[in-house]
Amino acid sequence: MNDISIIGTGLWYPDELTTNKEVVDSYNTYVDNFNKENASLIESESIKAKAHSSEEFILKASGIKTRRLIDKKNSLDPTMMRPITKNEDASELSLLARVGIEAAKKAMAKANITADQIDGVILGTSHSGRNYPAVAIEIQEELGIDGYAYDMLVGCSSTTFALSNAFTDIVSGMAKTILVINPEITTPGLNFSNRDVHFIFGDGCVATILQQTNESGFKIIDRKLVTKFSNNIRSDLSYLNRTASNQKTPEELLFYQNGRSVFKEVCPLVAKTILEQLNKNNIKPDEISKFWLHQANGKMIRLIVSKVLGTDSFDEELAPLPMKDFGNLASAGSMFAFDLYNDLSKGEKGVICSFGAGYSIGSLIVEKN
Ligand code: CO8
Repeated sequence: MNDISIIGTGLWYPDELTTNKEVVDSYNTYVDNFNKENASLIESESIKAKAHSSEEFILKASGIKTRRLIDKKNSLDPTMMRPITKNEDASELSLLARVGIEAAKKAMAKANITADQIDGVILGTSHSGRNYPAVAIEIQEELGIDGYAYDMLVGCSSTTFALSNAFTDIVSGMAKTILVINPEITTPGLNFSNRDVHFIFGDGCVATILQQTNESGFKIIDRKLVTKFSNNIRSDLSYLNRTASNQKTPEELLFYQNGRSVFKEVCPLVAKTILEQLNKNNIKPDEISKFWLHQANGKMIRLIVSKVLGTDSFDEELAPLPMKDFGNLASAGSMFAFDLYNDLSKGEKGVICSFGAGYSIGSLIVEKN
């Protein structure tokens, strides 16, 4: 049997960049207005004054320089602090389907395949656009693909887990070619008026074609999935919100995290996962030509790579950091890195690894065909 290979990837992202200066200026204006409007409550110590954000902090703590937003204007308007979306219905294609189709068409063009050659569509994301019907089925219909399609949610590892599911379906004989789509429209779930997180995320989508072939692309040598329950990264948005007896504000239901704990707990777990996987496959860490890692934080990536290689020196050529330009793209980050930096020669190996909410870790070792 032929190996199973990644034969094409494609990206969608908003054109316009949003700089750290722009998010900080917007946030600080929001804070000044808030503190002025609540001056007497602050004075009486009923509430605390909000503090300014800073470009220096963002760059130093995260490494992010810019991000791309689906609605820059409203997300940065100090009186709005959120993108404007709309309730979707059957009258038009959903937002997730639209961006998914854009990325999918690019992946199909790169892989040089047409819709009739695809047997299934798997969509993985950290935020579903709706409960049902699955967005993957909407995309399947729109692209004219036969077979089956479904959505899955695994937080920050939705992309690698979806790739792993596609691999399993192909190994089982159920499909020969699968389209994996990972839309991460994160900003409707981001609280732009929370200083701890307002700078972190961007919007984007990646699509990947997996096929049973040795002729092109990158063959998947091994997959490793690890999960360990943690409340340190959470979003409590749910269909239960409407009927809840303990009502919360919309902001309270959004993404929140204990970033320090995530950093401390996840980095060693990821390094251990990758090292065990390489060891199992008799591959030495220095045989890896590229680490395409989850794009949450530059410091995390540096630490993980240094733990895996046993050295303090860090080479961005070895572990690219597209998060500098795109911000954190939730589960899509590692495959964004793969799409943008995959100039390996035949026989060279790389590691695609996601990590985050769940906690969830998904790691794939690949080799250039
Ligand atoms: N400007 C200035 N100062 C700030 C700011 C700010 N914007 N924010 C915090 N500070 C202050 C804090 O108040 C604190 O001050 P003090 O020391 O006086 O208390 C100081 O800066 C240090 O704060 P932190 O301890 O929070 O700072 P860190 O150095 O830990 O950096 C990070 C914060 C960047 C969040 C860092 O901890 C981190 O990146 N951790 C890892 C997080 C991570 O990987 N999370 C996973 C992301 S989740 C994901 O990838 C997918 C989720 C699903 C998508 C969600 C869509 C919305």
